[in-house]
Amino acid sequence: MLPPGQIARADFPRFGLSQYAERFPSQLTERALSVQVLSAAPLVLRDALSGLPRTTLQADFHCVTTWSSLGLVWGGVRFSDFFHQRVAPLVPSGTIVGVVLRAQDGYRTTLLLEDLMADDVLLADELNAQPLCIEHGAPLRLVAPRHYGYKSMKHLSKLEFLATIPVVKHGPLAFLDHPRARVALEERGLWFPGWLLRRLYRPLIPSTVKAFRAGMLKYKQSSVGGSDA
Ligand SMILES: Nc1nc2c(c(=O)[nH]1)N[C@H]1C(S)=C(S)[C@@H](COP(=O)(O)O)O[C@H]1N2
Ligand SMILES: [Mo]
Repeated sequence: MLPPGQIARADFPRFGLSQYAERFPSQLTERALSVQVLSAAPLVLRDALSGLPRTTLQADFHCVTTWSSLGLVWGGVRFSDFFHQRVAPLVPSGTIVGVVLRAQDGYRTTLLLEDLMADDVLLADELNAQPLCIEHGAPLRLVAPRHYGYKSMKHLSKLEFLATIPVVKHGPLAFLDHPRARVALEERGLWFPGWLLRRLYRPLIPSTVKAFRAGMLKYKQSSVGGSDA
């Protein structure tokens, strides 16, 4: 059964806010993460998953614009394992409440630590038994299947752990980023009910898929440069 307002599609398109269609990560070879805990200097982990237990997760993916891709298989490390082993030792227990997630393409969002600690939240570097491709967030992405796709940060580059619930989107478009964005509760955005945002967002799917496909094609044509033609 699909969550309220979602429609399954057969493929898994590259997707996002249209201004990101032509933005790409600059670093693809290392699963590096910058980790900032409260006001301490950021710590750079060159291989953020190394030494942590690996797992796979089969999950459906729900974009806020109403499309869903079913049965994706992700590989990586549970966020909770990452937190317990790499972050918790640096801070008194119970201090961290919110997390800012930043990506190599400039995208950012937030999640509550409580939501990130769920069993099905992964730092993923594999999709369907293959290394994660650029389309879907190489070299490292977050996967949080119970939250709308806009929380599943691709090209993840930095995590900021805070004692407060952060807000990264201000002004008239702040409604786009709900602090939790839980799919089951249809928390598509702030201020407006889910059923209304459904109707506003759904017509944007075809042009967005097209723009992200065109952006990818352009990137591949410009970056291959004959290296493996
Ligand atoms: N860095 C980054 N992460 C992102 C986005 C983006 O544009 N840039 N788009 C978000 C949105 S709205 C969705 S639906 C999913 C899409 O993931 P996909 O491109 O792997 O399908 O990524 C999310 N994470
Ligand atoms: Mo989305």
